[in-house]
Amino acid sequence: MKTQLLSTALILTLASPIYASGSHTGGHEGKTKTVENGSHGHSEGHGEAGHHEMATGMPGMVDMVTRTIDVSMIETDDGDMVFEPKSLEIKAGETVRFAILNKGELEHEFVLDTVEKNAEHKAIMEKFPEMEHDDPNSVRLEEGQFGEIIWSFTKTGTFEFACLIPGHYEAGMHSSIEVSDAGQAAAVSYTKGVVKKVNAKSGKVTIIHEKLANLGMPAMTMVFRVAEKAMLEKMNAGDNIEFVAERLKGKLVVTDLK
Ligand SMILES: [Cu+2]
Repeated sequence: MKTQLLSTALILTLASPIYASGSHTGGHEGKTKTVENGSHGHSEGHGEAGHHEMATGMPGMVDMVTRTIDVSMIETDDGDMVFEPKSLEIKAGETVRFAILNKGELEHEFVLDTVEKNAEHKAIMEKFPEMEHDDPNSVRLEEGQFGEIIWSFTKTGTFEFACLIPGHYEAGMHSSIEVSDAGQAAAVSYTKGVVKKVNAKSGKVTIIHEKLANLGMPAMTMVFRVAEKAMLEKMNAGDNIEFVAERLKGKLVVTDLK
């Protein structure tokens, strides 16, 4: 077993400022678990955090949080166990507060790690089913319980959060996390627009679009190229579309369409 370098805080209070913006307080009194770097309140923890760096990053502090992601643990009617959301995209450098609610009737875990590490842990848990994780990258929640993990994603890669209680992973309890370089445009940043004109010959389409956040461009009407010719066949003047535009080799290109 790994040496426990971090003290894990279990805070059973609703007075904590962490919950000021949360929407989960109602109905979960006394059932909130918080896992974070044990030195909260002291600035010395920041510099020390590097010691605990894992392949996925490291425990984050409340005041570093840049984004809150709600996660639900769900048991479906047909016997599946799942997390919502099923996949996540995160930028390296983000500190994410996972606000996790067990909506099921069984106990579940949220363990954030590489796919390989989770597979190793899962094998150990099959041998020792009574084992409970208490690492800073995990939280175990009873039925109806709410918990949170604050994590700083410092490295790019494909990771996952999973429930390693025997049988649960196989029942579907794992979600992927794709951490991309902070410099890359958001892969799934769809923008709404209306097709004004399609010019099949020149391979261009004119779109009256809303703000293109990933390009830092305000709403306007622009001419785009398309990544694949087939996209032009799917678009007709007057169509409402959702699309992804990227700047490729100095040209504005529609790279995805739905
Ligand atoms: Cu589970």
